[in-house]
Amino acid sequence: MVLEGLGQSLRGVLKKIAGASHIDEALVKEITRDIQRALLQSDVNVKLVLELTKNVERRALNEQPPAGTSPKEHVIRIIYSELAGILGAPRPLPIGKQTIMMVGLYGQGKTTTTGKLGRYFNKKGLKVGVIAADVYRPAAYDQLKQIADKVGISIYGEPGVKDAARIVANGMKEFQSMEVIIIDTSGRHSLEGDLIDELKRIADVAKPDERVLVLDASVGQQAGPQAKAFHDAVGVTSVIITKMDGTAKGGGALSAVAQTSASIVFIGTGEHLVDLEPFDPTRFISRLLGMGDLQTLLEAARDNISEEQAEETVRKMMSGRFTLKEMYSQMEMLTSMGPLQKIMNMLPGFGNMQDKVDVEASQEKLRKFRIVMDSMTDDEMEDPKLIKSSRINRIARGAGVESKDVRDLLRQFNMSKKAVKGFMGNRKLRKQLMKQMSSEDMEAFKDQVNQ
Ligand SMILES: Nc1nc2c(ncn2[C@@H]2O[C@H](COP(=O)(O)OP(=O)(O)O)[C@@H](O)[C@H]2O)c(=O)[nH]1
Ligand SMILES: [Mg+2]
Repeated sequence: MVLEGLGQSLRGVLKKIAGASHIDEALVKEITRDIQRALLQSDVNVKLVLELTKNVERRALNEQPPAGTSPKEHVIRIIYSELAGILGAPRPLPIGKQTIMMVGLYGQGKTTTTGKLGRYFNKKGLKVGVIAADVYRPAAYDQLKQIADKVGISIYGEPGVKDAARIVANGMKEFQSMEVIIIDTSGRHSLEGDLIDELKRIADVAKPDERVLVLDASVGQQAGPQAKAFHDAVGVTSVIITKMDGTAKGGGALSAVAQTSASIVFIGTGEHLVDLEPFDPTRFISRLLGMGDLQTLLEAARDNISEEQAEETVRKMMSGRFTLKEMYSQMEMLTSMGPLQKIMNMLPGFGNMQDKVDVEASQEKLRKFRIVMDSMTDDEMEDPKLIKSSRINRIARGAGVESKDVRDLLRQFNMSKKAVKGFMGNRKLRKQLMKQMSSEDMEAFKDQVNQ
């Protein structure tokens, strides 16, 4: 799995959003910190992380969700789009005549990727020639020759010759009839002046349409400066990240992309020549977040009442605790259309809705209650008895509703509370629910209810 660790942490963040009763400043701050930690642990550049999380925080706190979008969905969309934003817009390499020059440090995967790209264009029906311009590493020509033969594409090289620019000039002449020419170049263990000069001379001779920076996903924090140096030297137009099949953190490579104006065009996902995938930022982020696509993600947010949350609420009620917070959770569960609705119909406090839950009306009610509760202090949420008429007016003003709406909420609360009390006093009912809840497996519980 691609960038497993980062994906897991980010999925944790989304789960937290989905499981929260509502979006408020404290939650936004908390998830911003979580995202920060996740990205930093994955070696994403600090400056980039701060910028991204600042954007997430600002947008989550200030932007109004578009009509039809819940606040949770909206925040998830923001996180998603900001993450995709670092990766740039998708820009696939054109299928057509072009010269491509590969650059990158030693061992990043230039030669392998040269073969993979050759195979890719060859399969698209284009005539491909590769030029072996790595004059630094002994046996570089043999390595590329072996790959080219396997793929069935032409190769030009002058083993033993040390002038890379001259080899490229000759190769370009030789390959005039080719549609795609790919130039494999030397790497070094670190970026040195002579490598930069050599690359500049090759670029002068070949005038490549694409200057592809090849980066190993495990490259870490030094990826940014590296990318910048290559970019300054030859003007990187695109990036290929290799070894995405490994356990690499990958964040360094992602940061490197942000250092150039280039976008990732492919990712390498294995040692074999077929292991090359066109890069699509949206799909990449979806995969990172462990969701098939954005739609699934948003549906997950809509079905957002987690089973843990349901259990938690019921548990709190069992312990005799019932505040506005619990009521809010209850209502939220009730209005989410999932299979939990049936379970919730069994819960006290909704006796008047026992037979048929009017989901739309409760959603509207919930929306209003949410606004009202957002204007309450924590103390008031915990102990609604505190809310006397002066407080009612203050809350109504803060929420931009009428005091009648606040009273409605309090009335609903008192009704629910009474019902919960009655329920708790009913030993038989309570025992039954206890038995059901004691099974850790909510699935079993659901099945029982459904029968
Ligand atoms: N697992 C994996 N290994 C790769 C990938 N790309 C390249 N390699 C391996 O990385 C090593 C260095 O690759 P090479 O193409 O010689 O790097 P170069 O020095 O930049 O030309 C080789 O052992 C390759 O098989 C990839 O996407 N996944
Ligand atoms: Mg090589």
